[in-house]
Amino acid sequence: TTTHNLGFPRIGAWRELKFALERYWQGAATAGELEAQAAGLRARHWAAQSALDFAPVGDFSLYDQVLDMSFTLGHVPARAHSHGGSPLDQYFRVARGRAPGDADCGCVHAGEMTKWFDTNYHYIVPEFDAATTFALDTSRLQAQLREAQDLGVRAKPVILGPLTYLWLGKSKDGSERLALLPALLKVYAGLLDWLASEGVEWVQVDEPALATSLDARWRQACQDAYAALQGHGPKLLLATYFGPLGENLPLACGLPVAGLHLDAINAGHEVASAIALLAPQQILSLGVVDGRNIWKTDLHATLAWLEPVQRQLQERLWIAPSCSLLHVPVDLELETDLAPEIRSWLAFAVQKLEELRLLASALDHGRVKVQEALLANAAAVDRRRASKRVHQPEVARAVAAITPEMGQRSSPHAQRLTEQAAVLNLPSYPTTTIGSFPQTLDIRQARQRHKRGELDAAGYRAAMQAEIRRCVREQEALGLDVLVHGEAERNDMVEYFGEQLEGYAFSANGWVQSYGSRCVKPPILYGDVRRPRPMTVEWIRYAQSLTDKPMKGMLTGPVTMLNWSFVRDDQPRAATCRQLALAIRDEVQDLERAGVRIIQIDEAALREGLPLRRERWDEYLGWAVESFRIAANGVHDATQIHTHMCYSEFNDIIEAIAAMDADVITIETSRSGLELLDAFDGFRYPNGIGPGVYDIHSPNTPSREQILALMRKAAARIPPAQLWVNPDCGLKTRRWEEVLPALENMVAAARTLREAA
Ligand code: THG
Ligand code: ZN
Repeated sequence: TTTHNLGFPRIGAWRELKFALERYWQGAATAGELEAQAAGLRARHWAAQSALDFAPVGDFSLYDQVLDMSFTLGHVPARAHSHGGSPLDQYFRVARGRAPGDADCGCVHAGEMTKWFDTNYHYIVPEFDAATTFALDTSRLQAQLREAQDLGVRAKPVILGPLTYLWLGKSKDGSERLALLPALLKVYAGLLDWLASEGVEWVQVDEPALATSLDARWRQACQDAYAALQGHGPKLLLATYFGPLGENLPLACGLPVAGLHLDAINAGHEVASAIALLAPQQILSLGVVDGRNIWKTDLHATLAWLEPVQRQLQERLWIAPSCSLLHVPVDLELETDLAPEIRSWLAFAVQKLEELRLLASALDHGRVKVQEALLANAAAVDRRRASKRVHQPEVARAVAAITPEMGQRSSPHAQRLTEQAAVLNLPSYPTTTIGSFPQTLDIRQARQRHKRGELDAAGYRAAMQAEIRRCVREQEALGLDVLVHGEAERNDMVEYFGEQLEGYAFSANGWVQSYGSRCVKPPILYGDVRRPRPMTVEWIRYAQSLTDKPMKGMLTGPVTMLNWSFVRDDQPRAATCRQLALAIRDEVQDLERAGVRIIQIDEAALREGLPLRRERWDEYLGWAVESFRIAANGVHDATQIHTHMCYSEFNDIIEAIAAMDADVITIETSRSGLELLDAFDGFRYPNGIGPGVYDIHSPNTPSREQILALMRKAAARIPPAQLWVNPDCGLKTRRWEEVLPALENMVAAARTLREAA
């Protein structure tokens, strides 16, 4: 049985790539130093995959694999060349709107970022127009392939397939993307021919778009694309992942490629059909180890269904993780502080590859060959299933006692608004921020010293209170209307709450790349969720004591807690979400009792949790919206509920968003030029809304005029009385020097709007 991997995490077990990138961007390291670090990581990652029959090459990226593909295809926005510089600088100019040494002239905007399918990873969106051309650039792949060959790696280059590449991109002028397919295919054919000339045997062509609902034109395009590529290059392994192929299964199995990879974790029920549909010489790669979660694979259960498949397919069977391991942390060996019981249930990337080796060994030589390892695995799986840590009868009782009334406010929004206006006394076009302010070096160092035991609880609290004071003072000086405490005390909006809830464990080093150099450490939700004590009340109460302006209480909503955690796989996600909703509801009510008049419950990740297949949307939105409402709606009419969402294409779920019934929603829009407000043409959103008018993911400062233009665009579609003025996301990744002038311009823009009104 051939073993292979679709992709390895590239950030490094110690986030070496993150630090190397940031040093380069700050001008503290040369391009040569960055490249050397990157090559070192690649070598280490191939060494970690040396037991496999094929290791991926080209899965490594300095920022994003989709942006890499854009460069390989010679499809780079013209503004990348605006300030000259090396190809590396042009690359970072598209990624971040800025290369080291560029002036803050605002003339280069970063490429739009959006979520990679239903994950928490963000890619840079390819920008198409009618004049788009392509030209092959093999330099990156060539360099990585040479390195791999020098190290004796059995290399299987990885590229993003033409269908998915087009599908992920956006037309900037309304022209039809699919019209570009013939030109694109010429370059793909050249790329494949070049790979063959390099002696490559197999190339992995990723087509995760096949796991989504495609219309007839896109399905036809897929057919045409692979027909056109037939005869070019090495053997193609068409890789699909993140879900079942559904009606695309016959299409995928009928393509003229040498092999197909199927995500058997999410599409196990399609394996038999795939075998029946594939031609007798085609190989079938099965993703049998979950690349999206951190639980140990149940090896016995997997072998029980895989053994007959192996007997049937023999050498035509390959096995792999379900998808790239980009979405899991690198190595469980680094987690020395986890409770040993919980640790024994887990597998990170390195451990998952070992599971794969064991499975292949058992398939090829019989289970007895790896008996000891299989017994240890079975013991761990059984212990997890029976663990007392996982099941809390009290939580089950509380979930069973949920009533429909718990999801309802007492009055409709219009009536609530009157009561809220009387209490809050806000101007028109009220200004606010999303919640976080810069996480300064001081904050991070205080947190580290506290973690290491060098700073006691009182000292830590004093340090965080000093940051909150600074944050409140700055916001008052800026003249913002609704203040926040700045979240100095939070490492991450999900991890912070996970750390305070029962049912959650957290790793010390379980980093997963979110975008570019930025990582998150998803907490591990292993058991029933309970809130033992208030989580945020003291901080918010303190912040409110410093100002007469309304202070927003900031919480993370249940759906986002769910979507950004590694969640248990032993009960439906909906059930886990309801448990989270009850815990957040308790916190909301405690904040209200403490006198907090505005409470923001972020559902940054609501949209990305949407199933890839349309037919499953209603089910998800049903329980997701219900969970939010349970969390949010236990308050009096006079309490104003806000929510926030990131990177959201709302057009198709606007009604579900309205059904959340938050009094105010702030949304991320600025990178797409408010294009997202198209949703409001056909649907009259009834409540308050703050379209983000300052792109916080770029280091550039928006001018007052740019912000005004965006607000006027918004006001043309949404009644101004409903509009709020705010950045498009939290400010934790920015520096104070960047934030202050940007917010100053934002407040000035709001004043101009009020005067004009
Ligand atoms: N938390 C989680 N997921 C997210 C976000 C988040 N996904 C979407 C969006 N926000 C991604 N944005 C970011 C922004 C900043 C960082 C990570 C993701 C970040 N991370 C620190 C870093 O990489 O240096 C590490 C965090 C820390 O210091 O603890 O800044 O907000 N879960
Ligand atoms: Zn956001």
